[in-house]
Amino acid sequence: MTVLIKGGTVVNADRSFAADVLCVDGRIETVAQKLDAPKGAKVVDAGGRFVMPGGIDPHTHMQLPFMGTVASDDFYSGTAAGLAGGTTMIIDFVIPNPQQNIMEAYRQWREWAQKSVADYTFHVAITWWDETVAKDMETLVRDHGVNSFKHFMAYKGAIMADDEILVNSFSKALELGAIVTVHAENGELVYRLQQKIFDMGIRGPEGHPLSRPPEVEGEAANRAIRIAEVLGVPIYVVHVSSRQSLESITRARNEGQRVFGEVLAGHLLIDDSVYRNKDFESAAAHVMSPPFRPAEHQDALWRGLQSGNLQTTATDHCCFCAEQKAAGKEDFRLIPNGTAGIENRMEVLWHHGVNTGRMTMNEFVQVTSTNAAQIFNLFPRKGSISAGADADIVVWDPDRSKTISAKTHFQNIDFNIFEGMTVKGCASHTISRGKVVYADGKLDVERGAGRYVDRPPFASYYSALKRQAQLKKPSAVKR
Ligand code: DUC
Ligand code: ZN
Ligand code: ZN
Repeated sequence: MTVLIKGGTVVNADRSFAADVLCVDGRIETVAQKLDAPKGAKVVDAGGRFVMPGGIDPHTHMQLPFMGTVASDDFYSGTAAGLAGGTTMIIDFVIPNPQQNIMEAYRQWREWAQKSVADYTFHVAITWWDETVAKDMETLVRDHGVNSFKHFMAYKGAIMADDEILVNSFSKALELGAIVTVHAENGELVYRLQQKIFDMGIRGPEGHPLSRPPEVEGEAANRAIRIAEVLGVPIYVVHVSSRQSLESITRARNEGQRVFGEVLAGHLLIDDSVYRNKDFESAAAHVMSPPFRPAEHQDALWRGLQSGNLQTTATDHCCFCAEQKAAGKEDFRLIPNGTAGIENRMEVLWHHGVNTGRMTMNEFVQVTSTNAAQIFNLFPRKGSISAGADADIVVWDPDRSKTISAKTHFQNIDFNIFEGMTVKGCASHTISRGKVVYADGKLDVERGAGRYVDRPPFASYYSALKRQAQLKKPSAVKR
């Protein structure tokens, strides 16, 4: 299939320039001025619009089995919703149950993801430890294109990784040339505070943020960062929601440590007043962890993004409908944690980031696509409009306005945390692997068209091993 995107302004992370973009068989073939359309090519008129790398959401949970239910957006509907918002790739999570064989869980998620309509790859969570887990980490890096391992420092009694697991897994990741990621909340403290608040008679969703204050996040972020510092492994902190956590990241970066931070679109724009809504459905719909914070944290997070101490934006897209959230009607601890956002991440960031002057268009591309591609070793295949890259592209119309609503979104959930927000600037066309899959409000997707994307490790141990193996070959010895 051949697509020519004509007359637009290419916006990459480093610069913007007028150019046409020719996509052939899923790749970008040429980026140059005044290209003629080859015979049979589909032409997308990008006049007055921006042609940017498709968004990468580095943090989603499609059809996640969690807290007694399963997230309602699966890999088909969730990736389709992403395409409608200009996001052409997700990094989702394989989350083995404690004691579950890691490779078995990995194969299960690979099977679930086969229905994806956009490209995808996986972080793999380490939820328990023994030598078989170490071996499986090695297999995943060597044979399956996994270069990042996730650790939940919360969810005691379920998937929580204690310090022993962190130290073992971080050490192994370093050896393999992988990066570690953490959900930073002190699970012991959350457990204790949940009990205390419940015993005080607080049963509604307002108990959720009370049991997970910013200090609980700050402690865990700092601990994980310091463990990573001692071991010398690069670390990525997911969904940084508080000033305290950001301060730990900033301090470590200033000391020269390789620490990265991700912020969710929701945490930048929504504050904790949502939990005081007397309507259970609305308050419960916002229950996610870490929770939405008092407004002063949003200012800190925007500054974190502007200063480069936070590098990526994500959604933690994990949908639960009202009937699923109702499981926690009498006890906030049982409300399935999760909110949606993959469809809206780019437009809300453009509106509140670029339109307000908080960031430039190029910085927008950095934080929605290129930085994630670089941190997780997908660049320049992803995150770049350049010859040879995958043709994952969003054509962005800065003049188009829309009002976000659950009534019109593609996400398979009955609630939208950005409900009623009018944004100016959104995707007019999305191209995934060289095919126009979204145009002017309509999706044209094919079940299973998304591909699993391998992510090679970051040098070190594994490439050293490869070099050694080559040296041992007779031909290499002769030379
Ligand atoms: N937080 C959520 O809100 N949902 C899924 C997992 C998580 O860490
Ligand atoms: Zn998390
Ligand atoms: Zn998550």
